[in-house]
Amino acid sequence: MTPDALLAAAAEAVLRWNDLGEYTRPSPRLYPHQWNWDSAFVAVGWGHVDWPRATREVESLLAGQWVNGMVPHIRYNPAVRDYFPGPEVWPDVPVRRAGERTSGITQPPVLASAAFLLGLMQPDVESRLTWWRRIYQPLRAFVRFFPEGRTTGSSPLIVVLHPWESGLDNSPRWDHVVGLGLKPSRPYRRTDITVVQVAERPTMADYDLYMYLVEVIARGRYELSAVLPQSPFAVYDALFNAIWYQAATDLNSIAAALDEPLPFPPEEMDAFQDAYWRMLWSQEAQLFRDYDLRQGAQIAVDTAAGLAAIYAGLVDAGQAAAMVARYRRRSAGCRLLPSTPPDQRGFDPARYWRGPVWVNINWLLARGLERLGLPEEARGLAEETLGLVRASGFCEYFHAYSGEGLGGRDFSWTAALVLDLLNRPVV
Ligand code: 2M8
Repeated sequence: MTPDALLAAAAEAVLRWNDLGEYTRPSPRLYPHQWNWDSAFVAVGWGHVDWPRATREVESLLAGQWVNGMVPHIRYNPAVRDYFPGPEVWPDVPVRRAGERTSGITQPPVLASAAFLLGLMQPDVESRLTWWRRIYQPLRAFVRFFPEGRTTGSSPLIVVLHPWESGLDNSPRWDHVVGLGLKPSRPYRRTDITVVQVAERPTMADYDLYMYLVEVIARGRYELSAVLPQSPFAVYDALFNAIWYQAATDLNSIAAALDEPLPFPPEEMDAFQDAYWRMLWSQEAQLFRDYDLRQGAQIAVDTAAGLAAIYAGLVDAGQAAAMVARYRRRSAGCRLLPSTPPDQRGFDPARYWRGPVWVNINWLLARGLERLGLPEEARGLAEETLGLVRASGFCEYFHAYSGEGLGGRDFSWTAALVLDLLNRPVV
């Protein structure tokens, strides 16, 4: 076996180990339930080794869909007991299927793009179209949920209501809200720090805010109009919005293949791109930033989220190359790409989303660079990513300087995206 074949076999073994048949646990002890964007990444990996299993991953996530189209960030497995926070903190969630237990927030909608990719991996066109047809309506409802249920005023940009929704929980971008010192009314007990080093996880102050916001969101019955006036956290997240734009693009491609009317007409896509640039571009940082609806201003914190426009083709090749080159200069001495550059206040090379390198972020950017016609940059990032995993294993994240593996072990999306990079090398 070649080293790459060995790595692919090891990656597949991680997925099989974490597989519960209907869904793949992101990491068995740390994250035992089904997570939204994890399942999307994981489905792409499964697609290379077991296509029917990959389609089940997508469909089981969709089984937790709400009546308004939202697909929640966690679909709880009723057999799992020792995870906090469980479904009890999210009362009365409006699920479509009776008996489903879910969280009350969502996550970046990578799912639609994963479903598109997965369809393309199926060489038999009839099987591909049959599967797309089966999931089209729920998928469309999920992507449409955002313009319908998560925008405010005249802006088409999507409002994110919780750091967990952003996917990058303790990003320094949210520090100004953590700094308010808000605490939930009910006491709680974390389980994550019984599994992973406390220095690699969010702080107690972060968790106080997370639980405070859970109470605000549940009190507002999960409706933007009710939550917004009560909440200190409401942002246009640059990563989330870019992922939505790519999801809408990919859903349009699925619709075209099915001879369905385009769910997102060109005028809507153009208006979104204009708003993304107008509200989120920072001339000073030469990077996109997030926008805080509470303060009515951009959040002056730079992270890899500001590069996500590259993934979605919201920038052209020249702009993308310049943004990456600058980010790399700021990250001198780091393994690539640190989730936060080391010259940014709040950077921590070992703590979760505050500096470590993450395989999903590298993958999104590598695929975006590839689509923009920058294969050398894309290949460099893909090689760096594979190098980190070869040296340190299928960890959740990697130390920004040393590349040491951190967080959960045998992490599903790390394994899945390694499988994708090996089986679909950048062209
Ligand atoms: C992390 O988030 C969960 C809460 O949703 C946690 O910290 O317990 C994040 O990295 C998130 O992006 C990811 O989807 C989840 C499962 O891997 O873990």
